[in-house]
Amino acid sequence: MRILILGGDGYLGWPTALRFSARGHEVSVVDDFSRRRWHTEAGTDSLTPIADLDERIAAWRELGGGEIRSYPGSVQDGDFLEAVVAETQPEAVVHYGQQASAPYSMASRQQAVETQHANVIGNLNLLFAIRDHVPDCHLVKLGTMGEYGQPEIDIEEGYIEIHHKGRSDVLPYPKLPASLYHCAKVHDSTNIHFACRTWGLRATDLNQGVVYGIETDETARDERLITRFDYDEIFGTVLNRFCLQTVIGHPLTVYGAGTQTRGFLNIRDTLACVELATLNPAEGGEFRVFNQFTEQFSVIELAELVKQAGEHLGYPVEIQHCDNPRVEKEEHYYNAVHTKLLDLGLEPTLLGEELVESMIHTIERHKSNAIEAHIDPRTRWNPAKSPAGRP
Ligand code: USQ
Repeated sequence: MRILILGGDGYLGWPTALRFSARGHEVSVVDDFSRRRWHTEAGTDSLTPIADLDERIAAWRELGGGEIRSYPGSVQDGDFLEAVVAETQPEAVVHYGQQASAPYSMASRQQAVETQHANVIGNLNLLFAIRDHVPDCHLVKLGTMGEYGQPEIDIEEGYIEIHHKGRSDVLPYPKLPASLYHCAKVHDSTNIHFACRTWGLRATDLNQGVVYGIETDETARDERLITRFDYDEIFGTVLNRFCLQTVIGHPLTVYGAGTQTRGFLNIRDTLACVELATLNPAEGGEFRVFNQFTEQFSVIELAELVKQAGEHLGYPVEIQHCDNPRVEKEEHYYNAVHTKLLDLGLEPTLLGEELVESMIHTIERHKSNAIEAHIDPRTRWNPAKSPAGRP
């Protein structure tokens, strides 16, 4: 297939490009390197030393992996994106090309506006480019489980049957987004659904949980192919942060009681899910939603698992309950349906002590790059509720 990957230089986009290329697909990637820029501006960086996109692509070619075409530029530039879509004529577009951090979107007015502009406008530009140049192309869009929030009922996969005053309908599942970043994803879902109903486009919204892990089959082949690994308070996700914290002797930063529960998946399973969705496209006019995670954990369960694995490897590990910088439910019901990807053949990589130990070993190789000053949480969802003296 001809596959266009937006955000192809990122944590998930780069390994996805390699995976499709390894399987013989014709892969093109778009990226404006904004994630690298945001890190430079903040004085943070990926723990893993990542090569430039051109160098990574050259290394992949040298290893016999095939040609990946790159288009540097922003999805916010509608003319640029349209020209790329017209030239590459994709049969599938995998859209990761967004600002993906909830804390980033909550840090200031400018960052909230930047997030919603980048995400919503970029996605709209893409919908028009697909409509006008490749209307049969399947859009595989990375959404998020955080669109749903934590309602007191089971979370369904995108739609719910509602009985109301003697009538019933199947409607989009109600949304309670967890941050202004998550709000942007809700806006995207609404726009994509509209484009499917109105223009007959085909799309799959992958409502992904929190991803952890570093290596995939392809990135493990050569150091130059490694993907980024963020652990700072803005871009690092919780399990990745806990593993890094263990290695550098920083207490595990559990926000609040840690009883908040989320869906999680391994980076290898992200790639498997995206591949399954791409190879089994939605019908014309269909807006399909998959809940993309494999297991549910509370934050404290993860901290205890990492502590056990770390201590097994000889690290003293302390769990520290920080004042929760976010406005989020800590005690809540959580049961999210996630069967559609399993029905397509997903074989989950389950989390256990051995997997955490292997992440710790990979982190050990790069631990000298860790910048400890950016680990403790500083970005608060509601600054009016900050403890005295905190930003
Ligand atoms: N948390 C801690 N300690 C930390 C970091 C986080 O207790 O050091 C807690 C948070 O309070 C939250 C949970 O862990 O309850 C998850 O936080 P996270 O930072 O790992 O993930 P989140 O902000 O939810 O966002 C991440 C990705 C985002 C994706 C989302 C999926 O950055 O792109 O959409 O996971 S989901 O969470 O299902 O919405």
